Amino acid sequence: MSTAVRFHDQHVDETGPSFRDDVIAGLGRSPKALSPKYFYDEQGSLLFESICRQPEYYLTRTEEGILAEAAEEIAALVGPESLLVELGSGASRKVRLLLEAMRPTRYLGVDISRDFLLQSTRRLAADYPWLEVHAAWADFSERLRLPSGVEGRRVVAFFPGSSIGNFAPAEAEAFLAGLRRALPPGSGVLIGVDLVKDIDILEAAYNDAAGVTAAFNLNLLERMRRELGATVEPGGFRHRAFFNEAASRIEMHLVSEGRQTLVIDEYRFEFEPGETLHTENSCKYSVAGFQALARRAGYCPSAVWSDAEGLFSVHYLSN
Ligand code: AVI
Repeated sequence: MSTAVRFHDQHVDETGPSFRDDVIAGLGRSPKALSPKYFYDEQGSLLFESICRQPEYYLTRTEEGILAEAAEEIAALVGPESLLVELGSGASRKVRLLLEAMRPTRYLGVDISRDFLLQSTRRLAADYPWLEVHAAWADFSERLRLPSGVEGRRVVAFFPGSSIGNFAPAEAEAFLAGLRRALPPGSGVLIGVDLVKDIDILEAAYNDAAGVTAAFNLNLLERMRRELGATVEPGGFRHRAFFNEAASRIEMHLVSEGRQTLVIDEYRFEFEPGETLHTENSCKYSVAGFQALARRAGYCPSAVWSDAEGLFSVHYLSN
């Protein structure tokens, strides 16, 4: 088997809204809001990797512990000769915990950050020479398409990291239902879901002492400067993250320190002091609450694993 990565460029939907279109629409709305998918330019992807190493961000290490412990059980559920599709593959680190036990025939990493995707899938191909590695540069939040010729007896979509939490519950349900339709019958979804817990633990995870999450949030403004030539007052915004109990979600915002105007070409966006740009929701579920959502999306929740402290869950949803 060659260690080359087969690359599928699916990032060609020029009819869809661009970063510029979405920024202009999002800043023009009240309250101002932007999709969290725009965090992940190259700098943002690196900052996210660093968030995952922060002591307060329990999600990554807890999920990795669960996966390492459950790998054999997961492999037994999935069976051999599978195609493992990782959605938002990022650094493709967590999948390494499954590969030896699962021994899939093919791996397909799907990510919105092209260079990051290429680097990490190349490393994966070099480290697992027996595995056929594919990379699809795509925005899977819009629609997942399996590249032609990339098949397996069984398809398992791996969606780790509680990225599902970045959708509102109704969107998460629609996304999972769409994913079910995109995958052949008999497929499954292995998905990491963060759990509701003590508010102090939740809020600390999104306000790490080293300020990495703050830098990740503020990088959105840097990205607007870099890519759109936006004029933003240096130090004009600060990071804010808090748990909204009624909605069971962490909200991240960029808070305007004073009255200011953010300018992109002919567009001028006025901010009042304390006004925010809402940049992310990260929904937290109970195990039963997430299983109910999965059922509404048409799945059968057939297995769930958690850690001893009940911080995080990994679900296997059969199609
Ligand atoms: C990718 N996603 C699941 C992360 C989360 O926890 O919602 C993104 C993140 N935002 C701030 N810290 C991490």
